[in-house]
Amino acid sequence: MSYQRKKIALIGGGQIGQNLAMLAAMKELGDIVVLDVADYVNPIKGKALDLMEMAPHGNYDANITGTGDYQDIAGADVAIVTAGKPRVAGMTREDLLATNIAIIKDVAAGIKQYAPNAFCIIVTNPLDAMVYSFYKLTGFPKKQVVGMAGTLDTARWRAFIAMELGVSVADVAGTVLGGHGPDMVPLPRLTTVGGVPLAEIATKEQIDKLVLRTREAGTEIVKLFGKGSAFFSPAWSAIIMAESFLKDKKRILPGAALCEGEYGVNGLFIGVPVMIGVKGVEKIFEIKLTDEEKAMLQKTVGVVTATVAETKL
Ligand code: A3D
Repeated sequence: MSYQRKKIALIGGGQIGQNLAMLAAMKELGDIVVLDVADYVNPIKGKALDLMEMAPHGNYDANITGTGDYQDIAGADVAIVTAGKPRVAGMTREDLLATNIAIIKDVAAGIKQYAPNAFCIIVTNPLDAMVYSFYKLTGFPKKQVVGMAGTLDTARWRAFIAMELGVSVADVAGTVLGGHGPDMVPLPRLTTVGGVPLAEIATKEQIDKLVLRTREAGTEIVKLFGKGSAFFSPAWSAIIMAESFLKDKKRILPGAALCEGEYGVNGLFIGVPVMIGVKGVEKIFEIKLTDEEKAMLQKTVGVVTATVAETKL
């Protein structure tokens, strides 16, 4: 029986892209092609070569290449899009819209032409509007397109809870809904630590503080960096989604999926729990929310609606 390695196209080889390449290699998800703009092709080729030379220690077999040519992503099984500008201190994610929509138009055309069957994970900000734009521009089926944000926001929520309570992060389970911005909706009511409801082991003050820190987590890092945004944790989050698709793991992860009635949302990509398997976004799970949670979700949907309107797509 012949086995052909899967192919992973990483569109954008900056801070997140290079970490995606390393993680995809270390997890042996397949061969990796990193694509960037013409001016950056040599650095990207150099990074790919560096990763090939790390293989004897990383103990992986994968062909890792850098390119500026979309032909080289032909037939990719997965495309992870990080092409675009990140924030600098003082910027909101929405401030990136004008610059990044032009980039997403270019990327959507390239993927549509050369990798029309790839499962596409969008990371570029402002996330919810960029994933919507990519979907509209490619015309791909909705199952084939997802935005990575909730998986990261949930990782941050879990990490902050573990840090606050001094417990293992492995035992913290929970989810974050909504758009990728300061109005996102962490759900303390449904969060548990080793099966114990969060509200039974943390005070209301602690929970309020954790919610706020999660909502502002990206900005906390941008402020510390001054220039650029988080990259290790976003890369891992996107890789987990790619892995669930490639290995048909059917993980249930928060991702920006096209809602058509779910949560009362119509025609928008918004962060909801999705099952990712070999068919892509195989299912959206609808959680019964309290009135207070519904109101918070509505607020974030309003913000996403306004940003999406600016794309004029
Ligand atoms: P950065 O290190 O600047 O890398 C972006 C790369 O994209 C650069 O190497 C650019 O040369 C490249 N690029 C620009 N235009 C094109 C194009 N047309 N085709 C191909 N490549 C291109 O940024 P980064 O990796 O830190 O962040 C990438 C994006 O992810 C930004 O928009 C961030 O805001 C976003 N981001 C999203 C999250 C989410 O949770 C959704 C988290 C962190 C960052």
